Amino acid sequence: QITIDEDQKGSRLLYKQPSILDGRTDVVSVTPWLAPIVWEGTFDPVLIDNIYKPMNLTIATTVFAVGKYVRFLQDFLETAEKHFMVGFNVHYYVFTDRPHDVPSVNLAQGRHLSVIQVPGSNRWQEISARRMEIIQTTIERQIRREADYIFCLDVDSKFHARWGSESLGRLVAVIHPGYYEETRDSFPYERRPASTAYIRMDEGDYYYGGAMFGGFVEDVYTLTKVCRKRFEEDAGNSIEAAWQEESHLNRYLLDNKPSKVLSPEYLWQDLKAKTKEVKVIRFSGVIKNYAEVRPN
Ligand code: U5P
Repeated sequence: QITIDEDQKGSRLLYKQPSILDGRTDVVSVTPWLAPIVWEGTFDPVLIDNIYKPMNLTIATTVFAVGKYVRFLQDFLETAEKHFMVGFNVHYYVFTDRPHDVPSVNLAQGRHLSVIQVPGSNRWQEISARRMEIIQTTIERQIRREADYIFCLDVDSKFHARWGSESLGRLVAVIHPGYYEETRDSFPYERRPASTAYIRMDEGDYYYGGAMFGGFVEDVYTLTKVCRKRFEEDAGNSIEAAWQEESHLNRYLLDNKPSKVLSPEYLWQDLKAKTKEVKVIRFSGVIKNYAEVRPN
């Protein structure tokens, strides 16, 4: 419980004393390279917001809604307004081939939305793959002047609970909800040595979800540039990584360890039952009919 105590010397933030003995013991909350793994109960939301708010940060949020995926925008944006980085400046960049179908959603003060037209495609794999390139060029053109941090998110998702400043870091990744109980040799990494996304069976830290990555704009810029280059190199060799950009992201993060890792609370799937370590689902992928929403 936090109270602001207004005394003559100005306001003071009163909060629970931190302890190094008392806290969550059912989950690991730090990686072996000492990056925090963010779980409910490992941070004090008001305290952490109080640190970041005075910095007057702008958080860029990219989201692709190509083809029929525009239908997911309304829920995505409405729930983001309720739960995502509330009280911060947020600039949404919506990439779509159907600008007229972008819904008008009431945005809170300090929050903006830009629609950026991108080509459609007949192959969903290509839409997914081209995201890295488009994010890279949009950072070059405008985002690096307009924001401090960036999050790149999947549109077929909804926010259900707070996603706040506890998620900010230099390079931020999220643990995929489907594989955190598995051993690394069963992760769906790219396993063909011919691909630049190749990961050996005895390597790998976690399986990260491609539905979210983020961090400082310049760190994400480098990530997108490298992944795009490797994707194009693979294409030149007629190879497409098993899970397109997710495979390249996992390869990149193996070599460039994230400075903050978000627990699966930050990337759940509506079709997956909640597990005991997940105390709160903050963001999750909606159930969709692939045959109906994808171009083919
Ligand atoms: N996407 C589209 N249109 C498509 C396929 C994918 O916009 O036809 C974008 C969406 O942002 C989606 C993301 O959230 O790529 C990942 O695609 P999927 O793996 O969820 O289908």
